[in-house]
Amino acid sequence: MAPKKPLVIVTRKLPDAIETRMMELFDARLNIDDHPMTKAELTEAVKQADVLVPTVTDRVDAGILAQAGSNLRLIANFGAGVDHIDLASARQRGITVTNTPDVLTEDTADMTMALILAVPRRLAEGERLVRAGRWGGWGPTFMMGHRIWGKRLGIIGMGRIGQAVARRAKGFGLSIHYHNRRRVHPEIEAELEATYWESLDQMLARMDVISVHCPHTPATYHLLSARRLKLLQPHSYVVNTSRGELIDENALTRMLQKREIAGAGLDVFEHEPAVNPKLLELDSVVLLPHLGSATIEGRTDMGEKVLINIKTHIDGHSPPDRVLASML
Ligand code: 8YV
Repeated sequence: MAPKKPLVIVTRKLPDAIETRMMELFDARLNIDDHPMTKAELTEAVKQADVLVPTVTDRVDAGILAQAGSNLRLIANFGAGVDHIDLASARQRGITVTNTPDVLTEDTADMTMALILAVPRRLAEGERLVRAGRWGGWGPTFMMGHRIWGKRLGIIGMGRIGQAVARRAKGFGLSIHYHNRRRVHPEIEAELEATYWESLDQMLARMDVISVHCPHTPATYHLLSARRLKLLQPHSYVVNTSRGELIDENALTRMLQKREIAGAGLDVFEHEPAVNPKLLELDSVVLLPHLGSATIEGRTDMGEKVLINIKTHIDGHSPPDRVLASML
């Protein structure tokens, strides 16, 4: 008799090709109507599943994990960020956690570059004007933005995504500066012609554009605090495609309202899907609904990684994308 397939509970709708393969390989329970799971549904899922496949919209905290059944051995996250999973509780319970790095790097970097262009060049504001039928025609001083060529970009977090952003930005004529826990390899620094700042405060005070690319951990929560945001120059822009929690959203909003910084491009928010309503009133911001990795190719590749992580784990091997709390 064929061995019993593991029960894999997938919390949200994934690309069709991935769901089909899930059904072939495992005893998969899918979420066809894609409603975000309630706390009660998530609790029920961890009680029953051998493998849970959550996303950023599931809060897999200590309380939820305390109710997990003894057969839950793997949380194969669909996504790179794992700040919604209590890694310490998972470890205590002997549950392996995996994620999907690498495959969303280029898409997220593209979206970051799009925001770096969109905010200073007033793309969204112009588009809204045309749609509203309020465009009165071309004028020599009409809707001028700011040039990005020749400006300084300060990247906070020079991991895979930070470096992919740096490569693109260099092509657009921005000079690359960065702050990171560790200085990157000299060869990468040379390729990117990047300037390293050990002091984040020092870098912030000198940049034209700041882009955030680090994971959300207790150490990076409100990394851009009210105090640090005050260090920025009034003509500078802030872009965030990582996690909303890295920036004090209220402080950022107040500074934008008072024009203490020039603008912001935000793909992520502190209390998603809620957005500070005062941000909605500002023309100096471009707001996106967490689209960084939202390409069919990227989401399919992420799903492939989830499948591989589950399969290797079930076959008794160490899955390739194991997340260790010490890696964060
Ligand atoms: C994903 C992301 O769409 O992977 C991440 O960390 O932020 C997004 O690009 C999301 O997390 C999927 O769970």
